[in-house]
Amino acid sequence: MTIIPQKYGPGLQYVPSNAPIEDILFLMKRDGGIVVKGLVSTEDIDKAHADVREALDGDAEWNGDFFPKETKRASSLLAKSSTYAKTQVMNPVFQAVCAHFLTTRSTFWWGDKQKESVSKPYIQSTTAIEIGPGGKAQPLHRDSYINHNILTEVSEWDDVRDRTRECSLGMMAAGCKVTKQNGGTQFIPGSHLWSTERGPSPNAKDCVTPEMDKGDAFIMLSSVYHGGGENTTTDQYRLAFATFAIRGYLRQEENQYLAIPREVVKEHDRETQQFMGYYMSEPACGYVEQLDPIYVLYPELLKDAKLEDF
Ligand SMILES: O=C(O)CCC(=O)C(=O)O
Ligand SMILES: [Fe+2]
Repeated sequence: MTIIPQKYGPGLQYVPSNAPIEDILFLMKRDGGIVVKGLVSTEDIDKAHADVREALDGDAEWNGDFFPKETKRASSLLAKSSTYAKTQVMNPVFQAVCAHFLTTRSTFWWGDKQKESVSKPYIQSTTAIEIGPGGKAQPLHRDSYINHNILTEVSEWDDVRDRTRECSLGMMAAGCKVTKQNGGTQFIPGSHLWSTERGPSPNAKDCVTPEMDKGDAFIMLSSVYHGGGENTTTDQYRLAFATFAIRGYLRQEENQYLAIPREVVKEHDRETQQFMGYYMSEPACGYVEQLDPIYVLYPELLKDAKLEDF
């Protein structure tokens, strides 16, 4: 932890996908976000894009301020693209970052014993977002507002104090070359340290826009103020795949159990199924008939199932 800062200058950092995970974690704690270059191959991005293209084209216009009317979205991506699942959701760097920030370990008295429970993160939401020419910037916001995450002001990240500070985090993987001009996500570095009530309102002049090649990924803590930028081009469509994860005991934004048909869930591997929510958050969130929800997918295993303490 002590020698890492000297390797990096101030401001948003761009690191290769084989950068030490400690560096990525350190920079996220310092800045709230980081760009990992070449996290996904351009071939895999193109395959995922082909898988979601029809849904993007069929999207209805948004009526409201959160998305400009020029933006198209495709959601429920785990129902649409196994390439997206394997190369983005289950990407080892993304998974390591999620495990670090979003695993909750608690010890409670249970009779005369102290019992530790470990709750692992799972999917919050999966959306491909394409901002068309003329699309205005989104209001700057914290995605952690979704889960009512109220924060105090801190001057810098403290691993012990802040172990449960963030409730979720997200990754924007570039589906094309992403620039400030075509609506790249803008964010305020360091704003994850701000309190909820702090004013005045977040200001776009404090933002930086990660510029990315296809396959690069911007990973951010969800308390960072950010938003899709304005697309000032006349002919560019900014495509990004947004993947969010959340602590295992909080409610998902995109309901995976209803969004993904069970036959498609069964096509994913066990780890992906767990990350979708077919898994219990210890000690006791998510059971079906008092058993791990995996038995809903594989009832043939029920004969060996036992009802046990949570
Ligand atoms: O499209 C983007 O760059 C950001 C989208 C976003 O922040 C959101 O939908 O919450
Ligand atoms: Fe957002």
